[in-house]
Amino acid sequence: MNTKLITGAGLLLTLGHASPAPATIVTNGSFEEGVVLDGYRTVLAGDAFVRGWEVFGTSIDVLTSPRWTAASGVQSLDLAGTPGVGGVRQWVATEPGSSYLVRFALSRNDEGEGDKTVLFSWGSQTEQLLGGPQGSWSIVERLCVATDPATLISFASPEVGLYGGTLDDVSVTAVPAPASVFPIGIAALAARRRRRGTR
Ligand SMILES: [Ca+2]
Repeated sequence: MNTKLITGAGLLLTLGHASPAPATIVTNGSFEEGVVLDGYRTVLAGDAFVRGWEVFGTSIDVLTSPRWTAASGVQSLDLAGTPGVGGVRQWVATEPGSSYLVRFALSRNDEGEGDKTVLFSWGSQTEQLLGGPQGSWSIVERLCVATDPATLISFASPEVGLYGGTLDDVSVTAVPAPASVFPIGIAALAARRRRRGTR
């Protein structure tokens, strides 16, 4: 991208011809591939049923509507399988130093008691999260920086019970480099101030 000089007019031109939003680099982020016809399907660690994702721990469950409402499509995951502990993980191709927006929907399976903690990991960084009540999805967004050419993203339920946090609609999209973002924002702010100052 040419970032030599950005004027007010140049700013409008740049934004007007912006590229479409980058596509997600996650495979099967909505868990719709591998169709479950009724209720749920338990997927054991190592089973490749959930395309693009490695199931680890003991097992996870693929849940389907209408018994469990998905955040996107008709299927979602209960990260505590039958039984937990369980989780899914996937390697995504990343560029060291680049930023990525990781977005996903969290809820929980309220058909049983138990902890509904979800551990979200980006590479070596892990965050403990709690989803909302069943059917009420919370959207989580995290800006993550890659340090390697491939990054492992992981979602896990640490509990041994049958009912855990539920997950759907995972996406990872590249965020434009700061060098091409901040000058535009600063130029826009400066232009706005100049306009205000002349009135
Ligand atoms: Ca889905």
